[in-house]
Amino acid sequence: SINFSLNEVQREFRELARNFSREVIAPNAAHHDKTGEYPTEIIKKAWELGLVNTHIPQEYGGVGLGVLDASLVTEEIAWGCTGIQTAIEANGLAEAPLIVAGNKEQNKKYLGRMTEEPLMAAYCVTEPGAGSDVAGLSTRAEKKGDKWVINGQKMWITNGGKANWYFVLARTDPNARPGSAFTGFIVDADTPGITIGRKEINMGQRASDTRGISFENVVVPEENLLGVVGKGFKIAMSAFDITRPLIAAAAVGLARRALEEATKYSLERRTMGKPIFEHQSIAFILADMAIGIESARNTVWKAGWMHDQGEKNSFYASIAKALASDVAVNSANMAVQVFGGNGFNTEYPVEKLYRDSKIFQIYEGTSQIQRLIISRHLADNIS
Ligand code: CO8
Ligand code: FAD
Repeated sequence: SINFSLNEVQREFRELARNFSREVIAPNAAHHDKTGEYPTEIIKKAWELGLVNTHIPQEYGGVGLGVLDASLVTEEIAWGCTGIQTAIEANGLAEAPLIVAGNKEQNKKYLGRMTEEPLMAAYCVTEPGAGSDVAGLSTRAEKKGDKWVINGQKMWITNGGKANWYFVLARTDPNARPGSAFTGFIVDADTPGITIGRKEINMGQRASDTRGISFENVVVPEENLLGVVGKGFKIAMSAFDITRPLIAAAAVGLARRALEEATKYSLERRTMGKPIFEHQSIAFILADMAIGIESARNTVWKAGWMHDQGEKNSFYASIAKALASDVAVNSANMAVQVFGGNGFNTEYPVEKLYRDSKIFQIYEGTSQIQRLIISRHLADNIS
């Protein structure tokens, strides 16, 4: 049976996140955007309410939300500020490989820690020379005695300078095909040999902390190897099955904010003797935004629901991510248009939305990579 109504727990989490976003995140968003200051205090409060690390299973001290449940929270947090939401969600991304492949000891230690203190974590896959082409990454891990030694450079790592530990994907076999050449490791951030780069100054989502990180002879104990040797690429990809629907949920949250701001403004701003809302070309812009948001949210819920049912959802996760990113960018663009000159100015909220929106078409797999995944699926499933 198909059912779009939310259960009580889902409604409660959504309400909690919605109130927190309105009362705490939104009023402080412009400050963190202007200064680039990391939102430590806000994240701490969100953590206290159970709005961070939402998919850590209950056996490790978490709230154990499914992907669909978590998408409700993410949409609300993103409505307030996607820079802050990205900082929060990067924890979820770092934790996802452990949820997919971590053993009990690893999860107890590293996931458990996240539920005991408001710590951050980061997912280190991308490198200066390889982003879309994960199979092209060159960081390597070599076995020396009973330890692993990691050398290489990662780039664009969200929470890079704030993380307590990292998920790191490294090449362990120079010759094997991608599905067998890489291994995932959990690396404590204070391990000698790790150098954290400067905070990157990005177009948007400036509250978030993005950095390069270099690994020079970083020694990692065998017990921090995730899953089995050679299976890291698949673990890294499986993490996206959880997080791409959530990135898409965040894009929906941003688009919804753009629509709400634009609708409110259009009912107040008057030209040619009436509110601009009464010019049909403006009202139809708002209608198109609503069409995009409703459609994108449905794909988010479907991709999340499938994962929660234990079904492989990569195709739907990519559809949600690609659609919602485009909806976010278009909605923010149109909100600036509806605001006219005020839309271009930092005193109004929509120019930030426009700058913040662009990254959705780039991180967690660009819009081209989502289309690559979707189109490959079509070819593989021809009857
Ligand atoms: N699940 C399990 N296994 C998989 C999956 C999957 N979803 N996808 C692929 N595999 C397996 C394949 O079956 C294959 O196995 P085998 O070798 O045994 O046949 C193996 O992995 C290799 O797969 P492909 O042949 O498809 O590999 P390709 O090199 O052709 O390309 C992609 C794969 C799809 C292009 C891949 O490289 C990709 O997804 N690229 C995009 C990278 C990306 O998304 N990076 C994001 C980095 S993180 C980030 O941006 C964080 C942003 C902000 C964080 C905060 C908010 C959350
Ligand atoms: P490239 O791969 O060089 O792509 C350049 C262009 O070519 C893009 O338009 C792309 O779509 C296109 N392209 C590439 N290959 C193909 C193809 N086969 N077919 C068609 N088009 C193609 N990474 C992490 O590991 N962890 C993080 O926490 C993280 N956070 C990030 C935060 C920010 C703010 C940013 C900017 C990036 C972050 N990333 C992170 C990295 C991000 O995932 C990559 O930037 C992204 O995957 C694209 O890789 P790239 O920058 O190397 O671009």
